[in-house]
Amino acid sequence: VEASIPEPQREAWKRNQITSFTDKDGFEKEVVRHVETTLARSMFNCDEIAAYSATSLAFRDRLITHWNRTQQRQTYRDTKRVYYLSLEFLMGRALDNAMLNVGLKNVAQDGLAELGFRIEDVVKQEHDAALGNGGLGRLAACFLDSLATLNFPAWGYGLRYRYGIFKQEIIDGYQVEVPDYWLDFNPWEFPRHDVTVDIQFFGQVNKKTVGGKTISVWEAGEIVQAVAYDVPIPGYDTPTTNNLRLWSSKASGGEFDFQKFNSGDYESSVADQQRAETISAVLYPNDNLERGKELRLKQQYFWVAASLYDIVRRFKKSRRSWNEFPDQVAIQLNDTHPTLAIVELQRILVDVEGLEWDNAWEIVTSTFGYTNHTVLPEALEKWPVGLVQHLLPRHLQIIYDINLFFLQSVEKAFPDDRDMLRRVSIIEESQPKMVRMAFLAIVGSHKVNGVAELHSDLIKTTIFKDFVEIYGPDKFTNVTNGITPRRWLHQANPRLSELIASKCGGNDFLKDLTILNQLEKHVEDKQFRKEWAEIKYANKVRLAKHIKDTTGVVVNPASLFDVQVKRIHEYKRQQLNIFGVIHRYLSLKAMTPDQRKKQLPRVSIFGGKAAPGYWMAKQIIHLINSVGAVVNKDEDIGDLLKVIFLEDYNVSKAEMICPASDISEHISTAGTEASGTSNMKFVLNGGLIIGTCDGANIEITREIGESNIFLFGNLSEDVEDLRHAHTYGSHTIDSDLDKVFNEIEKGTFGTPHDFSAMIAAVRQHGDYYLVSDDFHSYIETHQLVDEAYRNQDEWIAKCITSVSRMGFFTSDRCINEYAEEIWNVEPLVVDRH
Ligand code: 7GP
Repeated sequence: VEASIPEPQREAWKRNQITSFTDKDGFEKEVVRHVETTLARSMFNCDEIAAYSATSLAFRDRLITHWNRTQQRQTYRDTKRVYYLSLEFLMGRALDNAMLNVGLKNVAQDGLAELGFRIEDVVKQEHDAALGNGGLGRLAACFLDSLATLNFPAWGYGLRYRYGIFKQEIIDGYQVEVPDYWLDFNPWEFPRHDVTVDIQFFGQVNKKTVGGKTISVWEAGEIVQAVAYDVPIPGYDTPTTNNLRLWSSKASGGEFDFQKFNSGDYESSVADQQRAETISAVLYPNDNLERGKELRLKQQYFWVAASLYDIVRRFKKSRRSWNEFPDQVAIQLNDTHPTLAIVELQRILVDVEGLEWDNAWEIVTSTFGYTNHTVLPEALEKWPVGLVQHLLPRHLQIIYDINLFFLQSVEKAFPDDRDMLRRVSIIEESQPKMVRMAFLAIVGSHKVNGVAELHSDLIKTTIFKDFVEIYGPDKFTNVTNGITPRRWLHQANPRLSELIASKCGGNDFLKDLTILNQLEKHVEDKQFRKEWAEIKYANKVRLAKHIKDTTGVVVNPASLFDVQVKRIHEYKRQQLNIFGVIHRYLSLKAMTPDQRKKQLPRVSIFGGKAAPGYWMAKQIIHLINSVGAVVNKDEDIGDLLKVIFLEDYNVSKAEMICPASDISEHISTAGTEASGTSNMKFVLNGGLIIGTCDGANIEITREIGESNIFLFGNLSEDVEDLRHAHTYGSHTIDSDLDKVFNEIEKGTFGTPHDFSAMIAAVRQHGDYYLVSDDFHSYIETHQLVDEAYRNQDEWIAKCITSVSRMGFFTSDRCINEYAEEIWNVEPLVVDRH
């Protein structure tokens, strides 16, 4: 490549190579330059937002230099790349992360101080990039951090939503959704107006004969343009800076159709433009739920087609034969949302590139891997055949052909099992017929994985059982989730990170989390325990201040902080938690003042968003707030119990909340939470957890030891029988829970009618989530928590021991497992300069 550029030119470029700042003075120069030129401001009107902007631009310039070199290196070495396709990337803030990963936060802190700013205040100016709902989206973000840190040549592909997840406001105890205007000023993205792809929708399929061969040609109905926006992803302590490419939609052929415009049809030309922009306008705010909206399918195809076009274009530059495609490209499907990529690649290979079907299909299946994130039936994607036919007529034909060949092979292997064909068909023969996306993803991939051991076992024995029969067990594997310790320890809890570093021989543990095990030999160290406890207390003081500022409620930081923050969902059982809180309140009320004096003060903290259309989840939020309104002003109770609902839970708030928790709740009905990842964040930050035997809680227990976790409740293998018994046997409700219900029905927490559906779900509608079955065990276990917390010395020892054993849960370990077992890719060795 270089040789094509004349020597003198090359010299001129090299002579003027950009050198990034490395010290305080260099940093300050960059900030001042950006304030005065890029932002057109000065010393006299540089507020914190301007300081944030200029600091970000200074770091962005630095990152982009590394980004360029990383891309050049990857192109030059031409080794296999990984493409992570996810409709969600829940990134949170970028500046703090960039400063820490680049290793220049101290420089920035000193520089900003000299210029008159506190770095904490500057960092807080940034709006979260909230392009995701919950666990699935945040996992994608942690994976990007690990891929870059481990020097894998990897790209993320997603959608550049104009509106991310809504902002939650609590008004009169109810959730109100407010749009998230996050793109007002975003220094972290680079528009690539030269990287565009025309994406086709609707139209029809025509057969044409070219050179004696009949091919299918998809004639467009409508064309929308995809424009690339690139977000640099810095690795920790490495020059590798990877790319997250997000696609934005706009009308093809520029702003609007000038032909229409000139012929006087102004309105319709603007309408076309708006319709095109609608595709990437908004993130669907559902977590673990699919609503089957046409626009969602349009989003999926738009994003998948643009990404594949890009991937294929890059592959073609190397002029290799198509059979080498899977040696150069690994594509991971983050759940079924990108499943159309399988169909699209088959279409490109057969219709556009002229490969034979079987040859193409071999390439396709060797390229893709599929990760499943849930067994909940309401979250499994299915699209009506008619809708797919209308929007993507050629793709539907290909899906039918894929299904035909698949079913033929199944019939051959299982000639006696006629029902098998009906069960595994990609097309569900319902009214209307549906395309089962998970089945298509399995058939089109070479590996399928779950996200924790229990979950990976469950998919093999329940929803994908037949496919294990068909393909054998080796196609199915497990990669237990993880989290990046850079954001979730180093960035979120700098003091704890520093204390750990002082006992683990420096910061290497951030790159090899198993080094945490060196902490264990210091568990008995009195001074160390004391410092540990002081840090936890300081983090609780900070959260208490936030609670005071946002809710007006004063909480005592010496209380036990009990936290449940995650999306609001019946399966995650925030209702169990709040019923437990009411039970505690009633017990306290029944005590004499003397008895009360002996009780341990507690703060129950909730946070999380409900999907706007999820009525029951919104009722749960309302009950939590209603209980808080009564308990928090009850003078008999005082500090003994406070109930807090934190508004607008998001990534940056999680960074403040996780370090401040004593005990956190991971209490899903056994078998429903695929993994959970906040459980890992809380333990890594020196908190203990109460949880069911579900998802990654089980592996956390294996790692940290049973005596360091509070497990309760029924096991997943008993859930089905219990549900059956509720429906067909006599269903009696736990007597303590019954008292809680009676109290709600008395009107103690406001209009009882508001909560009648929540109660009826347990009493009358079969208690699908086993709230009553687990209630007694839950209450008892909370008593054990209280007792354990009284012995602070032992409590701290448990926390330290747990942290020292959390090495397994780094997302670096996940990425290495994916790389070895699924992608077959290797990191690129980089020299540092
Ligand atoms: C979530 C799972 O609920 C959670 O248990 C897991 O930790 C996380 O994925 C990451 O694997 N699933 C979703 O967020 C989701 O919406 C349906 O799944 C597509």
